[in-house]
Amino acid sequence: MLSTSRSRYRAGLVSMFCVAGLCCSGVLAQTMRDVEAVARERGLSTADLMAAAKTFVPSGEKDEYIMFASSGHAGHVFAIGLPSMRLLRSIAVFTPESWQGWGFGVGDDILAEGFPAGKPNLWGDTHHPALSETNGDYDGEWLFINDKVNGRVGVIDLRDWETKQILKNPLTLSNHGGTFVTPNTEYIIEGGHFALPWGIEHVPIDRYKEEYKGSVTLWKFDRRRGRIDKDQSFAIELPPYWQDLSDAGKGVSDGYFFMNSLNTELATGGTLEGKPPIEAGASRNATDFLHIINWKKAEEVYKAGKVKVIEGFPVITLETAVAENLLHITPEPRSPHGVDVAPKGDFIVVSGKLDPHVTIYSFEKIKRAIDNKTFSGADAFGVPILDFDSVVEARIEVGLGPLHTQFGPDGYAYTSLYLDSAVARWTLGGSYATGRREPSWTLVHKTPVQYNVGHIAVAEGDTVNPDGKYLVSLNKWSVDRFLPTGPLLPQNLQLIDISGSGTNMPVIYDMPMGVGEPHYAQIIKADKLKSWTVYPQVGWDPHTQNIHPMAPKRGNERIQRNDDGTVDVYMTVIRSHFKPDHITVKQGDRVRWHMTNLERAVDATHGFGVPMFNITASLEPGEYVMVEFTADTPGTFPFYCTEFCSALHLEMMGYLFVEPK
Ligand code: K7E
Ligand code: CUA
Repeated sequence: MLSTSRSRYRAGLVSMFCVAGLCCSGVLAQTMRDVEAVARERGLSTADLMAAAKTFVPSGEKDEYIMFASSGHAGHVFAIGLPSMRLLRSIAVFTPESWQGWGFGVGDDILAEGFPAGKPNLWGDTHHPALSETNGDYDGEWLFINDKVNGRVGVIDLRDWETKQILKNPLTLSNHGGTFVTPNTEYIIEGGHFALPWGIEHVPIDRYKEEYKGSVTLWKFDRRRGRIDKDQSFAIELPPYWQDLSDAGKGVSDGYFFMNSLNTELATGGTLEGKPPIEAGASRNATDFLHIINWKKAEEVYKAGKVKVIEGFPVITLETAVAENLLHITPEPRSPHGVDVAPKGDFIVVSGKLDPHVTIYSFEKIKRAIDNKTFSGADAFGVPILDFDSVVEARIEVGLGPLHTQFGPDGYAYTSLYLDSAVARWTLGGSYATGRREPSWTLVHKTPVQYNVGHIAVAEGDTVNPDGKYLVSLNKWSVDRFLPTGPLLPQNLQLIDISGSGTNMPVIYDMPMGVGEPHYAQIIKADKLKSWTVYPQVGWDPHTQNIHPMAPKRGNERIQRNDDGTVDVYMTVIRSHFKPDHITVKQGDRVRWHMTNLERAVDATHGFGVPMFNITASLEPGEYVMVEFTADTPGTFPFYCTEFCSALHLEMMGYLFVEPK
């Protein structure tokens, strides 16, 4: 037994090195012996060595892909390199983050834009990052992300990886169904989740059916300005089901989007009053409803002014949506979660958490049913129901707890199985079947993952042109996979090699994620990103992506006391000093502290930290930053550079003197 596995192991090693072109040299024998010794000592199998070879990125080499993963309750986005699974950085969005200086004097105004009813909310629950698309392919320019807890959407510029805008949805809280983009990023789709009265007014729960609302918001993205244009955006009222995830149509289904719902039973709980808990009430029916929304039609309706203004925001009412023929629903297996559109836009895959199948709808059939009005009735709100049998293409039993689906370039689809703790590979039919030996609409394989997978992400796997190669399984539980970390355990992000076919899809890397809980992620080919390495010019304001007129320049550093009692500090920053380095103000002064990092060298970032006043900033090369505060506490405060920027970094400081009144 041992000798068999040993010789198989040796054969594996030989073939590995043959590929590397080393097999004819005498070096090989020695190298193989060395590798074998290490492997034996560490108890590694050939599969382990192969996994290491597939994922190891040597020092100085770069990863092929970047995965942008939501961070869940950390309120950020993480960027992770693939295949190494190295965490490259986080991008602060809804939550203050001190390394980036986000929310400690910088970005405060952007965060404040998103405060619900103006109330400071300093955490977020990010779920679904969406890369901007051109013709259905990632273009590497923008990244959007939702905040489920307060119904907010963030916009990140991928030139400098900074958040530029946070928008609060005026109609609702909880937007689990966002963000998803249309194929040319015309709109960012922000779906809902829990039904709520408009504007979160107080309405007793017994008025649920009449006054609680579902909705979806279409935020118009202005690429030139790099901002969502609120004045060109609108929402569509939906029944008070709990709208879940959405996905935009593409190719043949461009112009539509699809959105799940749960709780079409309209369960409202009341456990203390002896009523069934919400989750029991909400899974009574065998089916819920897939929403099919014609957004191009909705855009026409909005532009024609057929909207009602609610909370200052234009809403296409449910009545109008039905009358204008832009909203249809069709049954879907109960308590669905993911809805995912195949690369050509022709199939829509829905997973019902409580149903072991994935259900595949045909867009062609949906279109025909809409045109021919093949309705099986209408729901309690008058929305026409497309007859299930006339729109379904296939159902495949994949396993327990199917959630989310992604696509490969080769006609394979992948579905996460939460309860099975596995990722299923199955085959698409139609034109995807050409040249593949497996039959269509068939489960091919299940790779176990550890454990309880939520989303999966395939490289460019939700575009019109999936790359395949890698799949990341974003597992909720890690249980026994890592060293103990107290009762709070990291999640486990597992990399799966999907470049093979059939049953060949091994797990090749485990990455503990000990910050927040990533939900969805998108994986983009790294060379599509055109990120800046330094800001284009000295004095650059990341907010306007232009030179700032107030940016301090070398030689005009000064402290200026204004007639209105405010003080402007103009300071330059360069290795390894601040100029000026003595700042004297009076107690109670309103201080605007302008700083320019004069550096042009890549990575020559300086930090700026002030004790007592809750201020920290990150000044990347060329960047202009302004922090504003009231010097309400008298005293002597050393401010200093917080990035270890040079050999004399520890000397890079200055004093802020606040003279008592
Ligand atoms: Cu399945 Cu919020 Cu997309 Cu988590 S969601 S897993
Ligand atoms: Cu600049 Cu440390």
